[in-house]
Amino acid sequence: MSGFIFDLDGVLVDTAKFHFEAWRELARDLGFDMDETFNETLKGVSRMESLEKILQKGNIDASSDQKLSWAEQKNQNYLARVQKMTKADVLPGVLAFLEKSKQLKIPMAVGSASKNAVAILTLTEIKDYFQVIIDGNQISKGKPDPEVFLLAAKTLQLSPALCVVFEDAEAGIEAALAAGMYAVGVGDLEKADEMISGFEGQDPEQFILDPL
Ligand code: B16
Ligand code: MG
Repeated sequence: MSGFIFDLDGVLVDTAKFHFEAWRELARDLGFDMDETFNETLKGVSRMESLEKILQKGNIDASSDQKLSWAEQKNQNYLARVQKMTKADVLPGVLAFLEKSKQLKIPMAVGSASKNAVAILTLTEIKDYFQVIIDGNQISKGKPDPEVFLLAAKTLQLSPALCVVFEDAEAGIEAALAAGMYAVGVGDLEKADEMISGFEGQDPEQFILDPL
């Protein structure tokens, strides 16, 4: 039996734009700007690692306490935007894909770097589709380390070779491949085993690695 592991931000829900806006607000408070191209390098990367990249870009050095305070400020910026999310923020085609996968009895997990994953899955009403949710609170090494996906597979009681990962970030594709899983890139991700532009019109049966 094969299983599906979904990244959250940018794959199931449209939160990538909120992360961008929230980081940009912090960068501007610190006296510089960041564009969407730079933002691509933050996708799938943990909160503290993202902050390090941003501070490097702005040539800013700071104490650990100051960094924690800026990370918290960004998270508050982010949560203020996320609170308004509803089922309508689930990306196109995702609900139908999850529903059909459920009917096919495909085991499903979320593998996200976000510490806010459960809150977002609850607000958007898709949490119950997943038997397992592994997020930034349960892992010590962020993507591109495979820890998040390996723990998801282990908790689903599936061998990594039978897992299909859906990811929108380069760091996430690298993590999936390092885990020995089949990587489906959502967007233009050349390292992926396969690329899709989104879930609209996609049939879960196409991604099953072995016949059910
Ligand atoms: P948080 P994913 C990742 O989620 C985001 O892509 C990334 O931009 C963010 O910095 C990271 O979560 C941490 O998020 O600050 O909410 O803990 O794409 O792995 O679902
Ligand atoms: Mg993502």
